[in-house]
Amino acid sequence: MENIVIKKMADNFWIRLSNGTIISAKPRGTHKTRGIFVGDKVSVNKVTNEYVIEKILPRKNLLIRPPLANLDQLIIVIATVPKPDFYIVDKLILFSYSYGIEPLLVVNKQDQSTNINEYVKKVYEPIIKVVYVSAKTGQGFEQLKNILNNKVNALAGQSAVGKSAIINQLFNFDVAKVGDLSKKINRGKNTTRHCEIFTYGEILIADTAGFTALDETLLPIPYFELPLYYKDYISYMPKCKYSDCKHVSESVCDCAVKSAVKNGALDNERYKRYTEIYKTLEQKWVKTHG
Ligand SMILES: Nc1nc2c(ncn2[C@@H]2O[C@H](COP(=O)(O)OP(=O)(O)O)[C@@H](O)[C@H]2O)c(=O)[nH]1
Ligand SMILES: [Mg+2]
Ligand SMILES: [Zn+2]
Repeated sequence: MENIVIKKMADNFWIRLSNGTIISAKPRGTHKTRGIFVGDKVSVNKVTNEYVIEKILPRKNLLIRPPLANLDQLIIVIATVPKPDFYIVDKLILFSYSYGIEPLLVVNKQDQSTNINEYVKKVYEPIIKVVYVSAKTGQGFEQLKNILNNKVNALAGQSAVGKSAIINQLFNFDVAKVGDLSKKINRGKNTTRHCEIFTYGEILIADTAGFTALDETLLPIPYFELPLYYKDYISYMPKCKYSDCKHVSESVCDCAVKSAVKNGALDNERYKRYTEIYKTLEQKWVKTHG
């Protein structure tokens, strides 16, 4: 992994070097402090005992809220309790794809009950990577760690699904530290401007409180491109009567997606969420494009 900015305070930056050590550095005079973000990959130089940021490498993405560069993977956490809101899951998947982020679905609390596994297996395993874990017992964490390694990850998901517990299980924190970090991870909505990446070996996790309240109007997707974001629908598209079928207002006999929903090959609930997201994005488009 390259050198990564993991924390920023005033004009002081903390950088995790490619060898794993963490140093503090100042930007070189030509770099504006506010132009360097947590997550930025940088080259550094040691100038008389002080590290200086020489260069910012090209970014693969830059999120504004939270301010974070180069996010590789979004860990979307669900559990049996609280009951999953798959509408949020679908929006987070779309959000990931639209920023070039890999979505990962983590189904936590496997020690308690597994009654959502079947639905997840049927609807989500065909489209994204899924891991079944228990933050309480550590089940599934070997696999999870392998998927998180050498990437900048962030956690998202409803409150109480176990995001903090997952961090604790990953990082083996002692009880005192767990308390502190949980507080940070659980920070309120008003303090999401600041962002920091926690590191443990090769695992990097951004402390981001901003993802849960994701509003579909924030999705940078034109409504007519929405079908292209549905991996599970793409294979049906050649069988739709119209090549630009959106699978919404067309009749069942003309739309292969609609008929697959009708005969049960595609999940009806996910399709309902699709039409809802489609309509919201369409309204937004009409508002901004007249
Ligand atoms: N049984 C069980 N409880 C869990 C597990 N993970 C988290 N919890 C509990 O679920 C509650 C919410 O967890 P927390 O990590 O605070 O959720 P967050 O709001 O997503 O950060 C707490 O009472 C945890 O102890 C798990 O794998 N199994
Ligand atoms: Mg939490
Ligand atoms: Zn169609």
